[in-house]
Amino acid sequence: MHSNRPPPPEYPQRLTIALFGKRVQLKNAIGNMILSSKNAFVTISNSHVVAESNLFKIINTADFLDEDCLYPDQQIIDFMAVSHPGPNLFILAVDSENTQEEKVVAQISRLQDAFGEKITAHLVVMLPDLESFHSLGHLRELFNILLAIANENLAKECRKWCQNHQPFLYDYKHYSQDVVMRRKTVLEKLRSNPQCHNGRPGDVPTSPHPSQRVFPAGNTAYGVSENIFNIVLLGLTGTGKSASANTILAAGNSQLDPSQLFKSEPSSMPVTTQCEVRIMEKPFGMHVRVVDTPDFFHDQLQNPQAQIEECKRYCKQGQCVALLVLQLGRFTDVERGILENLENKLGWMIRESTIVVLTHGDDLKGNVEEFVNAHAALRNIIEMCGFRYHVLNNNSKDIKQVMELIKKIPNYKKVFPKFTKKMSGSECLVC
Ligand SMILES: Nc1nc2c(ncn2[C@@H]2O[C@H](COP(=O)(O)OP(=O)(O)OP(=O)(O)O)[C@@H](O)[C@H]2O)c(=O)[nH]1
Ligand SMILES: [Mg+2]
Repeated sequence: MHSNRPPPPEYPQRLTIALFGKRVQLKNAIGNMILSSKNAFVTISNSHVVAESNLFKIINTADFLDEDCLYPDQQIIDFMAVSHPGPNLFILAVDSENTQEEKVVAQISRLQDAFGEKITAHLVVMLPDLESFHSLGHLRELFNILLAIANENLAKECRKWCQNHQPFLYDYKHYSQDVVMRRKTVLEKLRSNPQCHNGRPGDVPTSPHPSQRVFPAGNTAYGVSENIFNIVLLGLTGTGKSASANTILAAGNSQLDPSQLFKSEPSSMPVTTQCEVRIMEKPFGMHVRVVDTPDFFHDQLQNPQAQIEECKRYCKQGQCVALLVLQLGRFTDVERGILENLENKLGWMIRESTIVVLTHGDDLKGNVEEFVNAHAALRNIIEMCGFRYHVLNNNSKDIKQVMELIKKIPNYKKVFPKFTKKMSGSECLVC
């Protein structure tokens, strides 16, 4: 009887994959590819982030291989704790600026220093193009590693690479097993009860530096129930939702790479076609998720209902502020009823948590109050939102305009317990 049973699947267990590399957004992209999700990894800062599906647990690591990393040992211990007893696969993501042989070799050697020589048997070096794939081909034999280029079959390939391989096991030569296990217990406690540590939600205990935080995983890197405040941009196409979202992100970190920003450009067709998110780490004592949305009312938008449902995950009473984006000087008939229409779609009175954002502040001639008072329909929307409105010039890098916007968020001092004038330096907004 038993012989008729189908054999057990070749690789029944969930694979743990560790992502290393210098560029956060490249690691994000690879992690998202493996998980087939656009939003599993969205953080724009350098910290360990875990995201899981039924098939994979992906640990997107902070770049502790970098010589400038201030706390590499703590980062390595955290990583070992989250990946205990050891990952099935290590992926070193090499970006186009770091394909020189000596740089790649240095990264591999650092991985060996941290985790032992044998790590290479579990290592895939992911290269950005065919050229580097060919020119670095000899590293395969030299280190006994795999070379690859990221592609849409990555999830399948990862399973293939792990076939007939036991997971990598840490040897605890450099880092004591006791310490790693203690850290594991702490992180698991935190994961099961994010409120219980340090008495303050969102902090990981014993982490003396923001880049050492390890975030508990959910279905996505940041489950919606976590301690995170959402800034959700809503409005019609072309009004400047994505540009405003970028102004907020850039206020926190003027060094952001263009690929970390939302796509924003002049177009009569929708540029943003699905909800996208970026995370800012504790600008003022609280994580912030910036959510860019498409124009839900545009007839070219495919599957608007799915986008509305996605938006609802973040646009929840008490956990968000909605920024209703209107372009100064452009007020169409559709915009007249936009607040009510959005409320119908999202299912609650978002006006209680909405700030009207008027973009193209650079076009404003004269006083904004006079402008608003001279445009009855606009004034009406602003009135419905409790007279919360704010002018943005998205061509300006002046972060004061973002600070002033944040001050208009209802209860902003409760939302951002560490909001102080002193913290208004750009380095504070995205840690
Ligand atoms: N001069 C000026 N241009 C702006 C401002 N805000 C946005 N823009 C421009 O307006 C155009 C449209 O902006 P987007 O941010 O792409 O608009 P959107 O609302 O995201 O549009 P969709 O994604 O299509 O829904 C871009 O070319 C922006 O550069 C502003 O404050 N001043
Ligand atoms: Mg957009």
